[in-house]
Amino acid sequence: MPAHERYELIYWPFLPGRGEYVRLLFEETRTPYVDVARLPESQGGGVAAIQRYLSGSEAGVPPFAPPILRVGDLVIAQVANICQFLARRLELVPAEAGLQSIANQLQLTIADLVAETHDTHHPLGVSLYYEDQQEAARERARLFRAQRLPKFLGYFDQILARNESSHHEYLVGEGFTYVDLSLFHTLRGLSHAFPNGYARATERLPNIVALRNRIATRPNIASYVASARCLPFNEHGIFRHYPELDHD
Ligand SMILES: N[C@@H](CCC(=O)N[C@@H](CS)C(=O)NCC(=O)O)C(=O)O
Repeated sequence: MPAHERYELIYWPFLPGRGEYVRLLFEETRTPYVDVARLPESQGGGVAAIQRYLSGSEAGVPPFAPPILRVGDLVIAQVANICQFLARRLELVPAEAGLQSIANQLQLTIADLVAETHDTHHPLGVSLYYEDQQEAARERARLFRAQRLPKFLGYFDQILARNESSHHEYLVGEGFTYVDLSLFHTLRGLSHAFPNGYARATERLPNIVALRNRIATRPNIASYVASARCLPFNEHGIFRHYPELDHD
């Protein structure tokens, strides 16, 4: 594939994190991509690759933070922005501008949920260790599980309940889109991080539970999740399982 058409994802090599939202679009459509930072440094990979973009020594407008997508000379960041760009090319969103805006609205709401999930283990400061903010994290996580998690998940369940055009199976329009993939990954992450909180919050939300199962059995997603390319959740990413944050 010529370099100007090659899709390059630049993201931290040791965690699924926000990079996973981008990977899922490639994996679902079996689109070849290079996960640049997972290559050895001798091949231009490693954390050094990320630093080159953040410091502005690569092409394009320097991004504030990864994930970063490069296609030829185009370099873009922000998950929702990258996913919208790719979904248009990979036919994972309807062509109609109105539906694309709805998809983006839902994707940005997922980004809000991801940020609040991150803040459960880092309520005081991104630059501090979890161990240095553990007490605040307990309180933040308690409120998240009691109030914000049910509110966000209830919202997405309602979106599915109202979407008669997809028979309540998909979030936007009549069929499957990238936003369904993103919600799937978020639900996986939340159930890993907060098994108790997630079980309680989804007890009466059949639509999102069904969506998660539906996406998990898509052949390309199922084989990706079972592969070595799919990094397991761990205590460096967004969706961290700290048992003390999942108990009242
Ligand atoms: N709103 C951005 C958030 C990006 C972000 O926070 N990236 C994390 C990794 S998941 C990071 O490396 N942040 C470094 C920083 O904020 O200094 C997005 O959705 O892409």
